[in-house]
Parts: sequence; C-alpha cells; structure tokens
Amino acid sequence: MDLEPYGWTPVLAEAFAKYAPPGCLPARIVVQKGDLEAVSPAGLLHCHAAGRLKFAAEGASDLPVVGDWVAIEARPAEQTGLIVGILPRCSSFVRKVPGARTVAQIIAANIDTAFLVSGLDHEFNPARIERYLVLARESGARQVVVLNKADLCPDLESALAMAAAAAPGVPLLVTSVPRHEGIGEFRAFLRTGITGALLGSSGVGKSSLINELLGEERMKTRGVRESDSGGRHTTTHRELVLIPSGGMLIDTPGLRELQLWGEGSGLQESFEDVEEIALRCRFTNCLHDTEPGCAIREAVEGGHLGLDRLENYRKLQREMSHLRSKYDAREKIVNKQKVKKLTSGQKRGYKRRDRF
Ligand SMILES: Nc1nc2c(ncn2[C@@H]2O[C@H](COP(=O)(O)OP(=O)(O)OP(=O)(O)O)[C@@H](O)[C@H]2O)c(=O)[nH]1
Ligand SMILES: [Mg+2]
Ligand SMILES: [Zn+2]
Repeated sequence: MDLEPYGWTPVLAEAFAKYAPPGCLPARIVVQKGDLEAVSPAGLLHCHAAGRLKFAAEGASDLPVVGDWVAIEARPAEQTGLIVGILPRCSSFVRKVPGARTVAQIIAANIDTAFLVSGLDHEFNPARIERYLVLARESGARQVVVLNKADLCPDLESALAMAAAAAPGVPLLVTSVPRHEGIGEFRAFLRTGITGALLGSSGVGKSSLINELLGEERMKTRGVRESDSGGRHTTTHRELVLIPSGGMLIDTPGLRELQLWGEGSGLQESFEDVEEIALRCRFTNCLHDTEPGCAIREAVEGGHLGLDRLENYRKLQREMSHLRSKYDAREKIVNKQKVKKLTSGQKRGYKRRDRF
C-alpha cells in the first residue's frame, strides 16, 4: 500500500528513520473506534499500542489517535500490528476532557486544515463557531468555517454577516448537501497529501459532506426520519478517508462539550479585533464597564462590535483563566510527585549502596 496519498513525505521518512526502532514499518492511524486501524506498506492493519508505549505514557495524549503517524511491528499474515512509537505530531486538535479533570484529549492529529462545520438551520450559533475557532487556532491547523444546510437558511445574507463577524479573516464556505452546493469550493481546499478534519456539533452534516465529497454513502448519517431528534450522535468513531479528487478528511463525532484547552494564544488570535479596540481604551486596565474613554463600549454603541461577540470573548477568557489556574495547581502536584519519586529512588539507592 502506497502511503503517499495519506501524506507520507520525505520529512516524515527522515523523522521515522530517526525515531523508529529497526524492523518497524511506518503507518498512519485511519480508524479509531476503541480499536485502531492503520494503513501501512503491508496493507490495512488492526493495531493496538504496545504495553511499553502505554506504560511510558504520562496521559492519554501520549497514546495514538486518528491521524497519527506511528511505527509498528507488523504481522501481515494476521493483518495486525503492534504500535511501538508515535512520530512527533505537527498539529493536534485538543479539548479539555468533559467533567472536572484538567486533562487534555486529542481529537485528531496531524491535520493541515480544520473545517469547522455549523448548520445554517435553527441551531445556527456564532458563539459556537468562536469557541471552535479558539481551539482550532491552538491546534496549529489552518481554519475554514463551513456553513452547511444553506438550503434551510431563510436569510443567508445576515447569517453570513454573523459568521464573518465571529470569524474575522477566516475563509467561509457555504454548502448544501441536497443541493450539491459549495462542494467544488470545498474540494479546492484539499489536494493530495493534505489532511482535513471536520469538527462541529452533532447533526450539522459532517458525515453527509464527506459522503458528498466521496461520491458515495460510505459514512453513516442520521436518517431523514430522525433528523429532528436533536443531540443524537450518529458517528461514534473517528475515521480518516481518502477523497478521490485528492486529500483526506477525518470524520469526527459531534462533541457534546467543547471545553477550551491551550495556552490562550488561540483566544487572543481569534479575538484580535476586540483586543485591538481595547488598546485604544484610556486606561490600560480598563474593564470596559463604566470607565471613561472606553473604546470597547464606544465600538459596541457605534455598532462596530457585536455585544454577543464581546460577551462570548469575556466568557471564553474566564474559562481560559480558570483552566490555567486549575492546570497550574495540577502541575504543582504532579511535579511534587515527580520530586517525591526521585528522592525516594535516591533513598532506595543509598540503602542499596549501604549493603555493599
Ligand atoms: N437540509 C439539509 N440537511 C442536511 C444537510 N447536510 C446534512 N443534512 C442532514 O442532517 C442530518 C445530520 O447529518 P449527519 O451528516 O449525520 O451529521 P453529523 O454532523 O455527521 O452528525 P454526528 O455524526 O452525530 O456528529 C441528516 O439527516 C442529513 O441528511 C444539508 O446541507 N441540508
Ligand atoms: Mg457524523
Ligand atoms: Zn475599555
């Protein structure tokens, strides 16, 4: 099996030669269901992570995910492989795991372009686009906002204006699966070796768009009769597929919770327009409330900045600073444990030496 259509490059080959143990094959994870499947020169193999890889992992982010390039010990006769290493990732789309734990979950790795899909139906929500954009910026992938279900939009012009305000500087793609609209434009963002990932809430049409680009109904989509049952998750696994006209797309399940993760630069970049306005406030520590000379308030009153966007920015900022403080507290504990481990090891070492 040729890995080039899957994005194998001389740069990756070099990294592989440097990192992989001898006798291993390179492979890319294309299905993540619990079980993993990977494409390799020996064909499509059922894979799982070697015990030593799991043992060395400090968290779930150190285990293979869809899109990863890995080194495997292949058993072609059984069509299986043992994953013994993961090549350094170029990019990864990460969220905080749902719930209270301050732990990252990688949704997909090595993506060049994150297609952030929204439905232009009654569920259209620019604040959600803003949230996805923050994470996509942190990921290192370029972003494209896909506005699907254009056929269900009563006022395309104002929806487009809202999306453009939520995603300044980001290309917007308007699509409709039943009308086959915007599909050629979608293809134009892909070419051989490029990996895209479709991310967005359940039911926005991610799998339907992939089927449209494939030209066949390969991915399971929500049935027509069920199309009003909001919150039903049709796709339950992550899968990377080759698009015949060039490129790859990763289908992901709609995420119920999309909590922020990262350093905060994604937030700053996504809201550069707001931050730029804030630079013109009279006071550098302006809270944009009742302070005199507040440029933010002026912009909102003058209609240059949407109140919704400002409020969502504040909300995301609060979430990010909460995440950072929880993360820092956790880091302290982890570091303490590491020091403890080290010193107890030393103590054991001294004891042993005493015996000689
Ligand atoms: N009217 C209209 N319906 C669409 C369009 N795209 C998808 N749908 C319908 O929307 C429903 C959900 O589509 P899916 O492709 O299953 O959505 P998904 O984003 O993959 O959802 P999950 O797998 O649950 O995350 C299905 O009934 C599709 O037929 C569109 O452009 N217009
Ligand atoms: Mg789906
Ligand atoms: Zn201000």
